[in-house]
Amino acid sequence: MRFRSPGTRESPSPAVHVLLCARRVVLACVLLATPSIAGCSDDTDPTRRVTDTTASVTWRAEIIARKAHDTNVFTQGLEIDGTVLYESSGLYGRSSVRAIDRASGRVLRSYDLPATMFAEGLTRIGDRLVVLTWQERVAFVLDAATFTEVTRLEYDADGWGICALGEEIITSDGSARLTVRDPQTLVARRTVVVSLAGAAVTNLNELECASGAVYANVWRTDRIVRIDATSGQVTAIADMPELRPRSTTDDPDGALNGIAYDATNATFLLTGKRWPEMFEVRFVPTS
Ligand SMILES: [Ca+2]
Repeated sequence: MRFRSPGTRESPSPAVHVLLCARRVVLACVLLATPSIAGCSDDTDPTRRVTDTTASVTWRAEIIARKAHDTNVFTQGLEIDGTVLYESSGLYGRSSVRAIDRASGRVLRSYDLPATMFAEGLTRIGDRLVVLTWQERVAFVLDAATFTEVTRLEYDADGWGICALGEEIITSDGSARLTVRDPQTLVARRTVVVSLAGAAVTNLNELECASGAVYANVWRTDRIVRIDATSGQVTAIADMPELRPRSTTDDPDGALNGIAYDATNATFLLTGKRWPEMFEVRFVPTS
């Protein structure tokens, strides 16, 4: 599979075409709210919506620093652990996980998933990394220090994003639903539908748990939302089209995807699929 050169456009390979179509079907399902289509979620069912009572705030990204990012990486998960950055990269036949020294950008260790697996989000739980897969419904559990595979866990949905909130795991599946899971088994405990002004917020993708809230990239947009994981309410919105590099202008998959919280500096590290840069930012109100 070839990657696009900056500023050029090429037709996707058959595998990518199938992938794009599959994701477009998911998107169409949600947009059209057609429950009769197999595989569509019922997130648009009004009876499942949460009534918003708290107004959300609007943020902008104050850029603190810019750092290089590998344009070969189809970023699916991003998480900071002290001096180390964990990043997962998707696509069939190319999926991998890397540990990167944040100061030097050097890759400390990496793990390649089998060619039949499409890596998605990742998070650290204790001394282990849990890496989701898109439609394979199996998570790879790695020793964080060595990247030795410890085990694989099966779960019951598509895998998009994952983060650890307190003693529980939160996952997204591309719909408006977040699923709260057991951190050891990934067995689902409960779900919450994410909403803004009474409407479901679909396409929740990469996640980050920080300061008791869940932050989510909204797929194929320049938007990150902060979510109250108990009520599902969106409590803050950051739209950041200014971060998107021109090299991805014609790449529908080249959107913002990758959010990691730096607890030491109280900042966030943001990037996107095949982006040449990562941005260390602080979210500040627009007014
Ligand atoms: Ca993350």
